[in-house]
Amino acid sequence: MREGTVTLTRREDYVAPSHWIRSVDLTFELEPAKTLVISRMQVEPNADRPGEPLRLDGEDITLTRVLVNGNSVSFHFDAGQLVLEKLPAEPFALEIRNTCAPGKNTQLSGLYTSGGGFFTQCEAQGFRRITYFADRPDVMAVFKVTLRADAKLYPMLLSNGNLVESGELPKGRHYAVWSDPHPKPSYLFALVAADLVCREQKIRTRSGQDHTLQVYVRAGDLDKTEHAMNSLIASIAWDEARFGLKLDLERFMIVAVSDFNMGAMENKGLNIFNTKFVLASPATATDIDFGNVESVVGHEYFHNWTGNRITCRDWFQLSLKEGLTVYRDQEFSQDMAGVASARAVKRIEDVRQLRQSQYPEDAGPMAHPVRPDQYQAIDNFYTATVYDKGAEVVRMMATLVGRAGFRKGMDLYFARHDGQAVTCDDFAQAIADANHGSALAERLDTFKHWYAQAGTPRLKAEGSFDADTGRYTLTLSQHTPATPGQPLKQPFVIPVAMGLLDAAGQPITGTDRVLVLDTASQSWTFDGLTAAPVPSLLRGFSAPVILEWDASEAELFTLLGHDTDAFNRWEAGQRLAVQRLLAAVRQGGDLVLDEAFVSALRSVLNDPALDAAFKELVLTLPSEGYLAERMAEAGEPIDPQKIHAARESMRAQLARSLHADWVTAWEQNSQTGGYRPDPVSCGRRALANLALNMLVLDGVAHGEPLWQGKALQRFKDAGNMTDRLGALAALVHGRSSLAGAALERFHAMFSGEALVIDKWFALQATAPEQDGQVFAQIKVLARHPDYSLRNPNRARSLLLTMTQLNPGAFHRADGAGYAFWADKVQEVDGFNPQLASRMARALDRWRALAEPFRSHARTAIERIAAKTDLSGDTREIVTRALA
Ligand code: 0A1
Ligand code: ZN
Repeated sequence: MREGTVTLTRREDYVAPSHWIRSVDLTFELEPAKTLVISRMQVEPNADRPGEPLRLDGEDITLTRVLVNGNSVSFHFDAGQLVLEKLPAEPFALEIRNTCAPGKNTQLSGLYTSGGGFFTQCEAQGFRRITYFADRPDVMAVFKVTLRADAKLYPMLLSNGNLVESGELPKGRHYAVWSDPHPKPSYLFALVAADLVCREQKIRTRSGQDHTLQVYVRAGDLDKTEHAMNSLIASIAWDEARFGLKLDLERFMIVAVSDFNMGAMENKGLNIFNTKFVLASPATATDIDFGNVESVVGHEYFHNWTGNRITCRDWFQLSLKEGLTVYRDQEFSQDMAGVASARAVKRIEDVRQLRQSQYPEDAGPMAHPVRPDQYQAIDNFYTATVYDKGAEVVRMMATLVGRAGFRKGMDLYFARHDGQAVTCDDFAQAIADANHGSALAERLDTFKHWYAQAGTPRLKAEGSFDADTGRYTLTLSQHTPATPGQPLKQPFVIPVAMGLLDAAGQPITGTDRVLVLDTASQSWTFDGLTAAPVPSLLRGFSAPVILEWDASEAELFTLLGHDTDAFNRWEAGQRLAVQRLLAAVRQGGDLVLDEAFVSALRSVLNDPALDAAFKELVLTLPSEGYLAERMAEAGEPIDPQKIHAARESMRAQLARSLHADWVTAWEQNSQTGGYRPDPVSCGRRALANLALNMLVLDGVAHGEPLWQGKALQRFKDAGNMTDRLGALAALVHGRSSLAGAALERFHAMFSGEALVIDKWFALQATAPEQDGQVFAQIKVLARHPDYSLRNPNRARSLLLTMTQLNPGAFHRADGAGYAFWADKVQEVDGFNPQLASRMARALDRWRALAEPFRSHARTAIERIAAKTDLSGDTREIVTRALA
């Protein structure tokens, strides 16, 4: 809603609804310009709140009629709500008629049109943009839905649940009636009316139930739905096997839509997906896309239990469903990856993502607890904190109670709360109650600080070895910096998985354990050692903290070379790189790589026992964004250009000094045969692409055409998108003179494939900046006929890609990157506030920047804030940034 005044919603103000809506019968007369909605509800006064008026939410819709038990009643509007007073004390029938204008709905929230069809998005508060309703998750109703529309334009009419009736109507129209037996909150309602085709599969589950699975897409896209269908089938089998959770519907549908603000939506029985997370064919999608489709299909499916069967009492509890469901999708993807080394790769990727997006959030003006205390626009709280840190909180619980204990906890959670709208406290209580005497149950109250306190804890580790007694003492202490509104923090419960290695890198038997720090500081001792050990701490990233450990170079080399924990091997390599990069940034001057580091990386690259996927992770330098955060943590102003220069210099030196090793890596991994997105082949393609990237970079730097030519050939001959895009990226990112023609050819090859054209924009937006050329090109691309801010994927492909992934291009000493960004945020805010407010977060960390970046950033944010008709969504972001 476009409003001048901002209202704050507080968690502590929660009150149960005055009325329950037990059932709703909706009829839609679908027309883009004006859709008529008739809603017939069975309403029951809440006995705990007798005599209260009924307040129904509504936004951008036109009311035409209100009837209570068939009679017209008086009503008024208050703060956007429809208020009905003097209602019967007994259950009553309420009928509401209203209209809305889906064709004009550019916000993509509520009922909107996309590509000539009708689609809905109701989470969090989109249902009120369809009809007047108690649009809050604790009001759960049984829905029956009748859709009426033109039969030619909209041959498919879908809604939640089961199809009970369909048929023809006069004037070329037709209708369908859907009924969903499961009571649900309004945010899980969905309808689709469009010209779509469907891939269908019947399955019989382990428990012998029959189901029909369907994936609906536009006619040309059917050949890209096999992977989504397979992922859905795998998700169903996994949830049944791992958690005993069965599909509770006869029919489960996935619909792809190209205009969508987020990734996908778990509407009961009718998931609606951004095409980006459904469509995948080897020719058009990369390995990363295949992995994303699997995890998002899993995520939405897993919501059927964690989110839909048990939902949130209020939106402050969002992490109840999101943190838990992200944890579940991460586990699913790990289980699908199979072997331990592939699981570790997935874990590293997840942690990298957490530290790239959630850590900065937790250190900036938008810092909020996993269970926030207040919000202005709930859409702004679909954050990395609620999702990814929330998943880490669930993961820590699982660590503290063990795998079997966690399953028992989940069982108890469903036994207690199936069919209810509950809180994060209810979840934690169930896990603890099922595990009496566990490390979690013993300190549940302290553990729950993870829900209440924002900020990333610093975990300091100090070890000392007493040669006389053979005793090693490890002292762990914690401290969490202040965040907005939370100056002082209580200690967290921090599970620290660890083990000790000897100086040769061999594990010392009997030292693997999970330490649980739950006070400011605590020490643990290890006896019977003959020499100072090398500690491997926070294995598998057992807690979302910043480990402050003054490791010696020798210790890090030992861990990188030998640790049994793949995560910590990778982490040691990253630390070695960070130390060198930040030293170069601090000293100015050139970065000169030492042989010890280069040869450690060479050993990893050439180690026949290691997976290609793991090698690729180790050999990929920490991102510029990650390096910036490390500087901010140390209290140093961030200079994005110096960071960019240092990182580029290190890349160039690794390209040169490992040249022969990159050639070997390329030769060993560049032929993966027929396309299969399994972890081994994906890892080999990833490493081959990194090698090619380095070889082209080095070739361009030294005027040698060989690898540029090979990359061009690869680009032309590639049998799949991963190889093709990898080769193109090597040329573009390496600034090869062959890049321009290759880009043109790629564009021509895929002109009809929207998701591939998004890649074409994104690839150019991620090119390493040099002398402002990349930024200049981004501005040119913003005027390309294929570019549009109206389609969220396309808008993001250039803008969010630049602001999130290309600091070197965005953060310019002349402030032009920020000014460009501010213009686009303002423009997008005029028609899609959700998208605009996401974009607006690009400069959250402006206060941590060095001058002149900082001043330019402030000016740009102030310019956005000065727009008088700014949406509430974007207003919340810029207000907090400037506070
Ligand atoms: N619940 C979805 C995320 C989602 C949230 C809001 C949306 O509105 C535009 C859309 C999707 C999930 O976690 O997948
Ligand atoms: Zn979710």
